[in-house]
Amino acid sequence: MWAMIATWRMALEGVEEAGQLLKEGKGSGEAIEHAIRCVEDFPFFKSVGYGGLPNEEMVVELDAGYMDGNTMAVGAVAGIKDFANPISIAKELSKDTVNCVLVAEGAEKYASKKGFERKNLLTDRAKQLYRKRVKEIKERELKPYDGHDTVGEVVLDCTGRIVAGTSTSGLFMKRAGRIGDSPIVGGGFYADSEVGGATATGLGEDLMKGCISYEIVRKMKEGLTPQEACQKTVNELDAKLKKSRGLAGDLSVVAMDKNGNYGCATNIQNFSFVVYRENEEPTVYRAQNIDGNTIISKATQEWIDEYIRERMAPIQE
Ligand code: SD4
Repeated sequence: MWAMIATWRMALEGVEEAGQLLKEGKGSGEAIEHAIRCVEDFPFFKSVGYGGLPNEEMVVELDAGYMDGNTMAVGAVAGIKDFANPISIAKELSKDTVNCVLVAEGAEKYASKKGFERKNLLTDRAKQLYRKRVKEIKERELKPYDGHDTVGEVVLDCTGRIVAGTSTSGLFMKRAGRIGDSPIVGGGFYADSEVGGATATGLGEDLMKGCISYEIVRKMKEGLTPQEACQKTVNELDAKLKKSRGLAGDLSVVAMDKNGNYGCATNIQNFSFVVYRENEEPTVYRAQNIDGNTIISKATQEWIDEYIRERMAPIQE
């Protein structure tokens, strides 16, 4: 059987296309790369790839990670500029046994040498949102960070190979050079074909403190279901952060085991994710934290459409 799970409703169209590839017997590596590239290429998703929101210097810096659960191969890029599809670069890097995680100019040089497509990623819309945010910060003392939308996916193919991958422009208005959990193995993503895979979205600074994706896979290995592993891991990290610092950032995770069972947990009110499995329709779910439990419901078509309408609506500056 094949199956896949992905963070946020924005993953839907890519997941649908990748499901076709899996149906044709293609591998999970090819499928995840295709699914994530769809999100990277869509200009209205403002937290991934082209159209991603810039850092405080109005420069778009991207992070991506990839792991193959058969071989434990990992590739990642961080703080990379001017390349359209960081997931493909991360995947390519995973083929090497050394130099698999590259940052900034080193990553750009590598990508250039390998012939990856260069692209100016800063859209007019992203510039508009940047200017708007600068104004809001002055007027209302907003924190640079709010909301999160990294795409993270776990894919199981018919041969049993599980891969995990992420791609993000990170936090809007982040400091130049800042990276989050998304390119960090065990933080933003983890895959072990003998067990399952997990991926995270939210405040990278907090997600990585819990090595959250690794921790979920570790718990599944101990026998917890993906849902139990996700919930327990989010609750433990959320509680630990609150106990030690008085607050916890946004933590949202999805996971899938080697049999295609999935789980999701969040400490926020408006997370969403997509599941597509053999013999099932691709489905968007909404997830909400209520008193330490993640309540999951199927999204209505109206909500699914509204999500896109909202992202494509004109910006009032
Ligand atoms: C990060 N986890 O860079 C990412 C943020 C995220 O959309 O999920 N952003 O910390």
